[in-house]
Amino acid sequence: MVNTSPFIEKSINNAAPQIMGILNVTPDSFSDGGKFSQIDAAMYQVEQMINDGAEIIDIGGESTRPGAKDVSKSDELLRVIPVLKAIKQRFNVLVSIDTSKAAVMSESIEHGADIINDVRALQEPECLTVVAQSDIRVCLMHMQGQPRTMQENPQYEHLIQDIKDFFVGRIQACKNAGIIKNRIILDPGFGFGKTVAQNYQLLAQLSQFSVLGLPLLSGTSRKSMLGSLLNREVDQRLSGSITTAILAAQQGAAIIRVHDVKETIDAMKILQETANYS
Ligand code: 9MG
Repeated sequence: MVNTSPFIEKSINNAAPQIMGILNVTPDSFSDGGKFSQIDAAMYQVEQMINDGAEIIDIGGESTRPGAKDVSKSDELLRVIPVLKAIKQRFNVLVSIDTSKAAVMSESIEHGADIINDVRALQEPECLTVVAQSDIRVCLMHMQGQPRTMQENPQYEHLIQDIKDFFVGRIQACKNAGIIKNRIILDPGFGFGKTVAQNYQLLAQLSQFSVLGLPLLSGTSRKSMLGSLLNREVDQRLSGSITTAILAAQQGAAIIRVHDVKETIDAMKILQETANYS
């Protein structure tokens, strides 16, 4: 039995999107000179994101940046599971696990994960089966190629239609495996096998995915589509991240995945207040 869906309600009521705070647990994520344990440092960051208004925490143990190397199953489990357990012991917040590995999905589900966030849309072996055996939600993201090479020469016949077709195929694969439609969140995958121009076309036309009748997740935070246009290093992309979050929210995104929770929440409050008078 699936819980009532805050995501679907949000997209139907045109309410403010939920903010998903990014928690990377790759080895270089908490470089504080060894002052805190990795878990303490992660919990500090989670508490801050929750206090700032995040409703979902997305834990990622594998970097999916362009050019990133693969991570072994055992390393990913060692990074993700202790952090998931610690969050679930301390906080009442939805937790999403950013993974494409069935074993990580399975252990995460066992330890109380609420959402599987898969940049490979459950196409890796056993993933459909593992998620089908649970009742949690899944975010199916579109990616052309694989992280190591995806930015080399992305090509589409018709960008939006190609991504829609991909979603239709993956929704059907989920259905065949026993994952009902209202467990699914869709994400067009900004920066995953798209040129800068294609990313902006996607952002401009995000609302076109609403015909699929599922909540949309948008993730543009600090991405190179901002750096390329603005000529800004990764730590100088806050304005770009917020502007793109606003554009996604205005087109009905139900969830926005961000690094800068507090600033994004401020922007969403202004958007909501203004919408009350439109
Ligand atoms: C893990 N990850 C990195 N970028 C992402 C994005 O845009 N969407 C989703 N769902 N996951 C992402």
